[in-house]
Amino acid sequence: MNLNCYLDVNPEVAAAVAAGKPVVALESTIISHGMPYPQNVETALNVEQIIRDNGAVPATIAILGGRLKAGLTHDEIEYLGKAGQNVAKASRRDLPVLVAKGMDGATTVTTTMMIAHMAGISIFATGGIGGVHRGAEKTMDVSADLEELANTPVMVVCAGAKAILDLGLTLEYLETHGVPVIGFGTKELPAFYTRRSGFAVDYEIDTPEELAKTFKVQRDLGLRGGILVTNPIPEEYSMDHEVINKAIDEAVAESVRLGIHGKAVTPYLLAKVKELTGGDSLDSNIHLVYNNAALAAKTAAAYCRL
Ligand code: PSU
Ligand code: MN
Repeated sequence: MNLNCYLDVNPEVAAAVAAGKPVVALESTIISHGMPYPQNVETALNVEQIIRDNGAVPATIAILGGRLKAGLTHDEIEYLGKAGQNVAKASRRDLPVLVAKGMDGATTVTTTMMIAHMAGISIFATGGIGGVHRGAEKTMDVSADLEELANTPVMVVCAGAKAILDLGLTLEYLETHGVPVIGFGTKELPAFYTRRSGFAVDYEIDTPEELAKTFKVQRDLGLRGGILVTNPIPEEYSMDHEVINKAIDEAVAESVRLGIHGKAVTPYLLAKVKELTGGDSLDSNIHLVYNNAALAAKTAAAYCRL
């Protein structure tokens, strides 16, 4: 692959991929932009350990000094966590510029899928994906994450999407682009902080083995694109619907008032919701990521057995 001249695959990850052993990719926007320091670093390291405990090798993905990195050292994770918002949020359109300039970038779902695929990694765990924003009929604000799911063959395990988005339109977009949306143990799309959204998913699947088989069939049939697995937050960490929805409505209204646009929209809304709900939402966020990491590792292990 001629992309290899820009890509550094960590030796442990490269050995696992070459040997057909399970590997799980992880994104770095959640570290630099999604949580405050030092909880972000602590969470990122715990997530890697959970993946190991469930039989897979973790590969946290980022852009460092213009290099596409699949698999970071603990020092590199610490660096990204401390640097926080000073590291550019890197989506697809940022990638060539950051690499050419030798800069750092925190990878979103989009660029994590891209780099995972370049490194031969098929399964990726995160918190929430981007989607169609509320008011998109006027702003045309649709996350590049959806386009990436339509094109890149990586399974993304998430806790659904936050209601900062228009969840109904997000599902319509994924349907149009042929992306299977699976509820893990549920027929309803989870809404990140809560287990329910009121929107049905395409299919319920209840085991990692069946997730792995579905992904294998998608690959065997030569179908383009990925699969979105939505895994509800564990009951004990889920938030009160009213509390979270009130905070989200307020955050969305404030972003419209301030005229926030472009790549700043999602980070603005996430920070505002966090501010309005205090530490509760951070704790929920951390635990849903742990839950997704465990499911992704089990699914990666099952996929390797097929
Ligand atoms: N949604 C969340 N948490 C996140 C993100 C989205 O609940 O951390 C991040 C992810 O990295 C996602 C990106 O890929 O934001 C989407 O940004 P945008 O809407 O600008 O495409
Ligand atoms: Mn956007």
